[in-house]
Amino acid sequence: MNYCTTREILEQPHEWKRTLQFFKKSELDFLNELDARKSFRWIFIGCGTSYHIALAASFYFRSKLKVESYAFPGSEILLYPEAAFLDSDTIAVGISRSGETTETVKALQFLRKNYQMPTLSLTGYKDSTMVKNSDWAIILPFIAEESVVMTKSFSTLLFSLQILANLLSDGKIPEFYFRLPEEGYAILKQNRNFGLELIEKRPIKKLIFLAQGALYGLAAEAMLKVQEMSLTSACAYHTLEYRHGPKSLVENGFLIVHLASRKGWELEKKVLIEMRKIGANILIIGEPDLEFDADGWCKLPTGIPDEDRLILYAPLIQLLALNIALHKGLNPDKPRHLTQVVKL
Ligand code: F1P
Repeated sequence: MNYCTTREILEQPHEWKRTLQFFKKSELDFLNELDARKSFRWIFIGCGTSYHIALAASFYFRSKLKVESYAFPGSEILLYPEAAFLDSDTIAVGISRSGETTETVKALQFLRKNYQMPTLSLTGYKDSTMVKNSDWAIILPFIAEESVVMTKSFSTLLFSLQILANLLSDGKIPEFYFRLPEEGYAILKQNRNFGLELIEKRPIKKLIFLAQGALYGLAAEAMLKVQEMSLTSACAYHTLEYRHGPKSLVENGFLIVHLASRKGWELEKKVLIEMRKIGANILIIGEPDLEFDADGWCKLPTGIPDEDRLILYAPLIQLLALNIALHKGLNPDKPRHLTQVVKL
């Protein structure tokens, strides 16, 4: 069966190339206006998958631009606006594949109208409500997807925010960013059946995604993909947080998927050793020289800083969710109860 979800997962490195071309052609005629405000506080607002982009992007902006930056689900701004530093020295970035998600649209409108906060929209649709009510917009039409769940749009929107941070910080796109599409194709080719061997060996009761830093946004997205596509119980934690209580649930049938970083490895490895001892199976996505006797490994390319290769983890967590869904006989294009856009 040729699902559109599968096709869109496999084509995402092509969209990363198009994103690089978009920014290289410097189609942003307002970059100078953003640059003048780059030392502002940045708040990233989204829902569902787009909130997970906000989590990863806010961490990246903090480390790249050395600015205050935060991530909020759209609903938090609507219910607790005081959380959003209600002053005009803050830039609010709305992240939305559709540009129509009610909480995100209303949150941006609220901040702009009531507090004159400058707002930037990041979406696939130029005629969307969110764009119509923003000061600036980055519109990437090629992130449009047939699939209900977000796959290539997730990695492409995150990539575009990382590129923007580099343009604001250094005025250029890092050379190794131009490696990422080819690395993405290689990862997809080598790992098309990622996780399948383990899934076929024994039923998975629960998946736990562990990561630190900007990768925590990827772990949260992996949890959502598994829930949406495969109807399997999943959760996400900062790796070392898992020791502070949640590990009490670990038993046979628990699969821990660790999104490994070079920076965190020595501390995070100890958590994996402990979880292995109490019965969990372990899958690791990380660089080849990180040693661990895991049940499965997916090797990432070396020579790219942890936080600059975030998007290389995306196809793998999506393929894992897809493979579990297909193994369970589910149709990933028709996720139960879900719609492409949530309007309240
Ligand atoms: C956000 C979202 C997705 C979710 C589902 C419904 O959409 O909640 O995260 O997977 O597709 O919509 P958007 O605001 O990015 O359009």
